[in-house]
Parts: sequence; structure tokens; C-alpha cells
Amino acid sequence: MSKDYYAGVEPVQYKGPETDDPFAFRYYDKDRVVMGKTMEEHLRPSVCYWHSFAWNGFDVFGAGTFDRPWHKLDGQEGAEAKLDAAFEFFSRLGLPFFAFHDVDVMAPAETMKEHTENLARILDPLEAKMEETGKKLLWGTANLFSHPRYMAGGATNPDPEVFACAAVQVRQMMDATKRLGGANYVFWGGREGYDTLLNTDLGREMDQYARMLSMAVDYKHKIGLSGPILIEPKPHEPTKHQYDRDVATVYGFLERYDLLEDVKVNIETNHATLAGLPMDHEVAAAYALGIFGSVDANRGDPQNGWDTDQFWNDPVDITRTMIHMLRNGGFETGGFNFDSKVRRQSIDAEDLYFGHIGGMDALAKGLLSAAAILENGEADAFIKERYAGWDGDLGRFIRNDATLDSLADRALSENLDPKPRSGRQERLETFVANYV
Ligand code: XLS
Ligand code: NI
Ligand code: NI
Repeated sequence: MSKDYYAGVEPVQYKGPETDDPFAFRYYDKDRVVMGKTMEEHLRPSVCYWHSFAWNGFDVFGAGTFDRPWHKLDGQEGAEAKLDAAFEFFSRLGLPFFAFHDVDVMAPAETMKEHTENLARILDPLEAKMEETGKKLLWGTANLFSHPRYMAGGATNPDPEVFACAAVQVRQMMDATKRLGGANYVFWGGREGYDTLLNTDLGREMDQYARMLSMAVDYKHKIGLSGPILIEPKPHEPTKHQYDRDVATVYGFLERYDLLEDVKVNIETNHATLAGLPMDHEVAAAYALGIFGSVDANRGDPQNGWDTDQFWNDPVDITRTMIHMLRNGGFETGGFNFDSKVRRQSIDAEDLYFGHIGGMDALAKGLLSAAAILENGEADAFIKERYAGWDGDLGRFIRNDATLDSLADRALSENLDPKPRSGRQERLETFVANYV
């Protein structure tokens, strides 16, 4: 059935910028070497299961618009048809990774017992598909936000019985991620926050969240899950306030609860926008704080204040982000996961290709532009020169030896009179724009 669904779409290939084939990559040439690594190794792209295969196009104002054959079947049969369709798409698109929540792949479940049985039942066929197609798991995660029991949170729920149910799901998904060779394990705290402080004990909820994460860290070591646990920051939506607001907030949380050894961040572009922060800030901050893990690639809409999860296709934004990634060595275990969805009017199977192909080419272009900028060296040289004084005599004195007293005395005795220098912002912005 899935084969019919994608009939007519050949495996997507690189055909170069001149091609007029809408089913070909123009810039993403997976084996092309850029700064010592192939494009595929740099970008580690991943297709997400939820937006393209689990979602049927519904929104808060209307029913599903997509006519996907696998949505017409129920239970295990539906889950297996979805699995066929998803892996057929992964194979034809040719990206190496995918990511999923427990509930994306399994037959729907009401009770916890049903949940564990249904997830267990799909793991054999899922593992077989991975072997057959060579697709790898970038990360797994437990959905602790859709079932009504989680309306007030999973780990941060006022009811410990809900926390215990969340533990069931997290344990089973960590086991599944280990079994499937997943490179990371993600927590997105969709409902780990509050709708009003009038009913919420904020301090207690943060302790609870840390408790869940500590348990997950211990379990990760117990089962030998090798990759890091990643927290995915988002300031709000669905809750009014989410505790993992942004990268810096997550860092403070991890520091406070002594989780920095094992937990990093999965940064999503649209979430950064919602937090009022540009993506390059979030990425640069994560590297500076030593917690960069992975990226959920997407974008919002400048007029809309919600998580529209559109394919990320702003080349300047991608280039600016990629500059920081290349400077810092890029991904270790992470990758670019397309947490992006086609619009609900984009109802054809083809639209899934157009979204991912365009998204992939935008990332590849950003990579090429950023590499050219770094190879040119002007931007890095400017920064180096700007801070050069800190490697000089006075800079070293301040960094290593000075007290407030000795420094103030020295400044006065040397009669310091520093000269302001231009920050050259327009020059640098133009320089970057010229490379894109
Ligand atoms: C929602 C999040 C979600 C996570 C996985 O806003 O982006 O899709 O990536 O739970
Ligand atoms: Ni995400
Ligand atoms: Ni999101």
C-alpha cells in the first residue's frame, strides 16, 4: 500500500543547482566534503515521525485534511501500515536518521498496561525495518503530554501517580532507544510548566522534574545507553510557562541539580523564536556553556506567536547558526532533526518531499556559506583582534593575578586612556550576506 502511496517518486538524488527536477537536491550532496567532513556527517539529518506520519492535518479549528491510507486502519494494523509508509519515505528521501515518540509508532492505548503492550508489539517490526533500510535512530522520546492523565504535567504533576506513569513510559522508551541504537534520548517538557501560579507550587515542581531526570540519568547508566539525555527548551505552549524556557535557563537548572555530566540540550529554532531569542544565540550559548547536543530544525512565522514548525528556509539565519557550529566542531551525537511539518493545505504525498528537500537544501546551503565565511577568515580575524588585549600583559594580569586594589592602582599609575574602536557591525553583516 505504501509503495502505491509514493508511486512515481524515485529515490531523491543530488542533481545540482541547475536542475529543474523538483524531486532532486540542488545543494545537499551527501558525500561532498566540506571542511574535512562530508555533508551528511556535518548535518546528520533526521526525519521526524510525528509531523509527517502521525499527524493527519487537524488543527484547533478543524479536522484532519490529509488522506493518508495508514490513517484509515486501526490498532496494530494501522501502526504497521504507518511504519511501512514512514520507512518507504525515509528510504526514498535518503536521509540517514529518524526520530520518534513512543505514541507515534504504536497502536493507540488508553491504559498504562495497554501502552506498554502496544509499544512492545511494534518494536520487532520497527527494528526489522531499520535493519532492512539501514536507517538509524537519532533520538527517542516518551510523549508525556498527549494523554489526558498528563494535562498537569508528567514529572511536574501534582499527583505522584502520574509521575509514576511517566516513569513507565520513560523506562520503556529508554530501553527501546538502547535496543534500536539511538544516538540520544530526549525530554521535551511540553506540560512541565504551569497555566497559572494560583494553583502551582513552582519550587516543588522543579524539584520533581529534577527527580525524574536524575532517575533517567541513573537508568541510562544502568542499561548502558551511550548517548546523552537532551532537554529541549521551549518557553511556553502548550503551557503558559514551561520550566525549560531557553538554553541558559536549562543550564541553571542542570547546574542546580547536578545534572550537567549527563544532560545537554536539543535546541529548536521555533522555540528560540518563541523565547524572543535568535537561533544563533541559543546555539552559541549552548556551546559556551558546554551543553550543545542536537537541533530541531524548523522556523516560526514572523506574524504568529506560536510553534508553526515550518521547514527552516531562511538562509541568513541558517548560515549565522552554522558559523557557530563549525567554529565549535558541530555535532557529536546530535543532528538536524526536521521537527517540521507541511501546512495542512499541502495535502499530497509529494508535499512531504518538497518540504524535506527544500529544508535539506537550505541546511546544505547554510553549511556551504558558513564554511566559505570561516575559510575566508575575516570574521574570525576581526573577533580575534577585538579581544587581543586580553592576551597582552594587562589582560593576563587581570585574568590571573590582579586584585581590585592592585588593578586600580595600576590603571592610575599607567594613566590608562583607552581609545574606543568600531564594532563594525554593518561591515560584518554585509560580509555574511554576501556569502549567502
Ligand atoms: C514541540 C516539540 C516536540 C519535541 C518532541 O514543540 O518540538 O515536537 O521535539 O517531543
Ligand atoms: Ni522539537
Ligand atoms: Ni516544537
